[in-house]
Amino acid sequence: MKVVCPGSYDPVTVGHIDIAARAAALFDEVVIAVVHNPAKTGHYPVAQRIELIEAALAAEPRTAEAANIVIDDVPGGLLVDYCAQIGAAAVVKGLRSGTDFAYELPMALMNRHLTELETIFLPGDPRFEHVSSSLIREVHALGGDVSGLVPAAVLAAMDAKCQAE
Ligand code: COD
Repeated sequence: MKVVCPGSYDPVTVGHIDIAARAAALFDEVVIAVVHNPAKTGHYPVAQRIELIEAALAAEPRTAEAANIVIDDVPGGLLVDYCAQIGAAAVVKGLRSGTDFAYELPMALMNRHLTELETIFLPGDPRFEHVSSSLIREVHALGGDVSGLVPAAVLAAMDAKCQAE
């Protein structure tokens, strides 16, 4: 079964990689879909987000040798249409909390309403429950230590971006 792990990945965190690694152990093929609005740059360019995911997968023992994970760039459009186009049977998402569930449930129901695309939820690892790309960006920009919460390549990219600004 082919599944999609969609997200902004702006930037990728250890929470994202944990969900991708666990999905890769369960399903035949996992597509990490970097979904973005072509009209907006986001915080990191999409090409860099993809490079950072590649580096993070290579550095993670559970995914370094995994041949069933691919990364794709998804510029806009409905997720259900993308999944139909690539023949994915379901979406896999991580749930950190009840707040995540409240955010994710309407999207899961809407996707099922649109094309019967199913969503499979994996409980987030409690060690990373407080980890989101936005909070990581904020804490790092204010000088906080986010090492261990993002892959090493991401930390280096964040440091470089801060120095350049
Ligand atoms: N632990 C576990 N899981 C985590 C963690 C963590 N610490 N951090 C993130 N995740 C998982 C969550 O499942 C999350 O959903 C996913 O990673 C992606 O997270 P982000 O923050 O990178 O991505 P989002 O939430 O900005 O992505 C939203 C989408 C792009 C998936 C969504 O907007 C979408 O599907 N857009 C496509 C357009 C569309 O079809 N819209 C209608 C939807 S019904």
